[in-house]
Amino acid sequence: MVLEKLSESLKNTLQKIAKSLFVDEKLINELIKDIQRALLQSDVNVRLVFDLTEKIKNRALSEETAKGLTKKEQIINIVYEELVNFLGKEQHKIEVKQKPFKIMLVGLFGSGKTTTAGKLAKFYTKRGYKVALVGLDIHRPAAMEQIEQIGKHANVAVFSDKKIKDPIEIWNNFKSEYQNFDILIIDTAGRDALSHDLISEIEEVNDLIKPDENLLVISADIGQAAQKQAEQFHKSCGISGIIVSKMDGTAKGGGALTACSVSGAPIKFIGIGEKIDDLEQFNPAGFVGRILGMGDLEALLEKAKDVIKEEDAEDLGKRFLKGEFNLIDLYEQMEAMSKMGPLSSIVEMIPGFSSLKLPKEMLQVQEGKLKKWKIAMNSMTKAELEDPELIDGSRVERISRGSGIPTNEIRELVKQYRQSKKMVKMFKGSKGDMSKFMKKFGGRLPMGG
Ligand SMILES: Nc1nc2c(ncn2[C@@H]2O[C@H](COP(=O)(O)OP(=O)(O)OP(=O)(O)O)[C@@H](O)[C@H]2O)c(=O)[nH]1
Ligand SMILES: [Mg+2]
Repeated sequence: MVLEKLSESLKNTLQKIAKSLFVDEKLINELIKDIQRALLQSDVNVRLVFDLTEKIKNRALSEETAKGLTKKEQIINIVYEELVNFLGKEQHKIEVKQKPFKIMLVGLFGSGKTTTAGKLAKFYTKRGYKVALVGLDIHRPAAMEQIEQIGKHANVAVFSDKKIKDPIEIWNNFKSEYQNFDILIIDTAGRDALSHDLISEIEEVNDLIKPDENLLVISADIGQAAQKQAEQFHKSCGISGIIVSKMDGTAKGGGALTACSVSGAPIKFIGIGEKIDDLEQFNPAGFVGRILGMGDLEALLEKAKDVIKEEDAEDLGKRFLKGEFNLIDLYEQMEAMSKMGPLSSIVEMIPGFSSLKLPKEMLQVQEGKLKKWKIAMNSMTKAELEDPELIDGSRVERISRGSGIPTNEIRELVKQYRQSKKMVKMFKGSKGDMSKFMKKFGGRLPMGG
C-alpha cells in the first residue's frame, strides 16, 4: 500500500493506546513522541509535525470525554481527526460542469504530467465521459509520440502535432473538434524549474484555453520540498489543485502530501503507480482511515464504479450498509472485487479487514475459489441463495453431490457469508462517524488492539 511504513508505525502507536490499561499524561506524551517520529520519518516538515502534535496533546489533555466513548477511544478519535485536518480536511472533488470541460496539467520535468493525463483520460472514460487528450508539449522531442501511445492505451482521441512548435497554434488547429467531447485533458511542457519562460508559457495557454481545472502535478518523492513548489505555482500560474504522483515507492509521501495541503491549493488526485489505472481521487478522511487501518468504504465504492455501473455500485453500497444482502449479492460483490485489482489492495479499504492480517496465499487463491463457489451456487435452490442460513448439514451434502464441490468448501462459502454479514452489521449506521464505528468494535480498535 501507499505509505506503508508510516501506516505501520501509526497503527502500532494506536495499538499501544488501545492496549494500555489506563490513559495518563505519560501515555499521551509517549503517543505524541511516537507520532512525531513516524511523521518525521515520512519527511513531514518539522514545524508542521510540532504544530500537529501540539494540537493533539492539548485536545487529549483538556477535552472532556464525549458521551459513549472511553478515554482511549476519545484519544484515538482525536488523532484521527487531527490527521484528517492535517491533510486538508475536506475532499475537493472535481465537478464536471459544461462541455467540453477542460483539465490542464502543468508541472516540472518528469513530474508525471503525461502519464497522469492518460490516467485521467481512463478515469473519466470509465465514468461514462467522452474524453480527448490534447498534447501541447512542444519542447520534449518524444512528447507527441508518448501521448499518442498513452491515448491508444486509454482508448481516447489525441490531438497534437509534432511539426508545430507553438502550443497556441496546436490548440487552435483542433478547435472545431472540441465540442464533440465532454472532457479535454491538456498536457503541457515541463521545465527543470519554475522559470519565467515556463510561467509565461503557462500564462499564455491559460489565457487562450481558460481551463476549468489547472492542476499542478508534483512528484511525491521530493517530500517536503513540495511546499515551495506548490506555493510558487499557486502564486504565479493560478492552479486550482494538485495531483501528487508517484505516491508508490517513496518513503517521503507523507511529507509531500502535508506540504501540498498547506500550500493553499487542494490535492485532488494521487498517483499510486505507473499503470493507467493507478490513480485515486484524494479524500483526506478516507486516506487517513486507511493509513490507520480503519478502512475507507468510500474509496471502495469509488473503485467499484470502475467495474460496475454507477447506479449498481450505489445500490450495492446502500444495501451493504443496510445489511440486506444475500448470497448472490455476496458473490456479485466478490466478483466485482476480483475485477477491481489485487484483493490485497481492496481489503485495506474495508473497515475492519485490514486488521485481519489475511495471509497472502488466502488473497491469491480467492479467484479460483470464486469459480468453485459459482458452481456450488448453481446447485442451490432459490430459497438457499436468498437465505443461506437455511443451508444445514444435509443441504451441504446435497449441494456437494450436485456440484462436485467438496463439502468443506461449501461450508466455507456459508461461513464467509456470515462473516461479511457480521462485518456489515458492525459498520451499519456508523458511516462517516469514526467514533460510532469504533464503538461497534466494542471499544477496541479494528486493528485488533
Ligand atoms: N511509480 C510511479 N511512476 C510514475 C507515476 N506517475 C508517473 N510515473 C513515471 O514517471 C516518469 C515521468 O512521467 P511523465 O508522465 O513522462 O512525466 P512528465 O511530467 O510528462 O515529464 P516531461 O514531459 O518530461 O516534463 C515515467 O517513467 C512514469 O512512468 C506514479 O504514480 N508512480
Ligand atoms: Mg510529459
